[in-house]
Amino acid sequence: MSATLAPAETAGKSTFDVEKIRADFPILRQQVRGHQLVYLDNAATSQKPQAVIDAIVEYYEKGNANIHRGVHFLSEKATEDFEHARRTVQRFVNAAEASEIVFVRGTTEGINLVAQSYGGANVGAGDEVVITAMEHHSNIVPWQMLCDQKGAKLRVAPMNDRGELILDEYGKLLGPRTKLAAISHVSNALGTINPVKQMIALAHAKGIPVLVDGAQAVPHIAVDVQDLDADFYAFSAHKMYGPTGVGAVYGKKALLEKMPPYQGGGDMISSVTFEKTTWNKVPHKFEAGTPDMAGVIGWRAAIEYMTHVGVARIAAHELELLEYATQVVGALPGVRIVGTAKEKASVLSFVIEDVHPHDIGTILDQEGIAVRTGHHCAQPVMDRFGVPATVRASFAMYNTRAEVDALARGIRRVREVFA
Ligand code: C6P
Repeated sequence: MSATLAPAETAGKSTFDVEKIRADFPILRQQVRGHQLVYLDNAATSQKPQAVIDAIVEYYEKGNANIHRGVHFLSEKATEDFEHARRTVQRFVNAAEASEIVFVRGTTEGINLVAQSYGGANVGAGDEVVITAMEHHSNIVPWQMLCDQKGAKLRVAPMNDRGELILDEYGKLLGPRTKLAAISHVSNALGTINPVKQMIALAHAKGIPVLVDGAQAVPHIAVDVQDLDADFYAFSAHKMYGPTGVGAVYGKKALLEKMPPYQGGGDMISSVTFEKTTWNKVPHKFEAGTPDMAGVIGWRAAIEYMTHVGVARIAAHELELLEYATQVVGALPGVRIVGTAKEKASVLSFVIEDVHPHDIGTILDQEGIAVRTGHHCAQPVMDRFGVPATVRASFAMYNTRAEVDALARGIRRVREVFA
């Protein structure tokens, strides 16, 4: 059974031309296992438009050189393109200055940077770091490692049965020993959108800085780090139509300037002697070694693509799809949706009675439908809901109602196989 893609996404109120967008993503044209590919694993990584692929190819064909190091033409051009990309990222999340954008390998490295640099300098024995019950492992383990190193304690704010943070309990955990709160903007396993602006205000009222894990937010909703008043905000390019291996951590300049470097090496220094080394200014202090220039330049193309389509329009389209999928999939016999928060983005997690999620994923794959099954690197979330794993369908701007229908047919097929 293959998905027949709708000629245009006329269903619903949106005038979003999804077919035009799909035409920009070459990978979506292919057949998988004899079926039209239905790619619903966007929370793991999204597909890349031709503009991003072209930007990377063009960089290697015409622009490749190391940055910040050469006086020759190509090096100067690569440096300018790289720094232009930093300004593009800055504008996209509305950071006050480009120097507040530190390029890293992705959200994971961004959080580790803040944990080791800010946390290393500011968290001591008996102190506390507050996270929430819906964090991805990337926003748990770096803090556990820090707490182990320092003799500090990790405190976890609970969520309710819908997968919503219990704000009162979070507020109560913020105490005189709390040195930092690290919270996800959007849960990758449940799709919950956390009230991060409110959560940041609660922490700031007690003088506590906040890191936001924005890996699943920036691809789907408009993010304004100044409006949120986030102290740190980490995100990855590959979940927002850009290349893998690149991301950024935003940090308020006053904080970044006080923090020690995370790694030592080339480009992060001002001067080096065997006796003493002094640091480069921010953000370069945190960017040791040759960065992924092609990746950063590809990311700029991805942001320009998203901006061209319009983040508000992407969000509206995805919300419409999520509501449709929740209704269609949720109505199927034996299906239980895991994560039913009022505010959600892009993620539909579910289980089917008496069928293991891996079997569901395998049968869907036979139909050309890509979903993620497992614990989604959020094992404590699975424990909270008493399931070993879920099936997760996650949406991007190029998904269609016809693909949701294909998913529903695939789930019916699972039920037939296991009847
Ligand atoms: N989640 C998923 O399938 P990296 O791998 O560094 O780009 O992002 C890590 C990360 C951090 N926080 C959240 C909320 C995330 O969802 C992810 C990545 C993928 O859900 C891969 S495990």
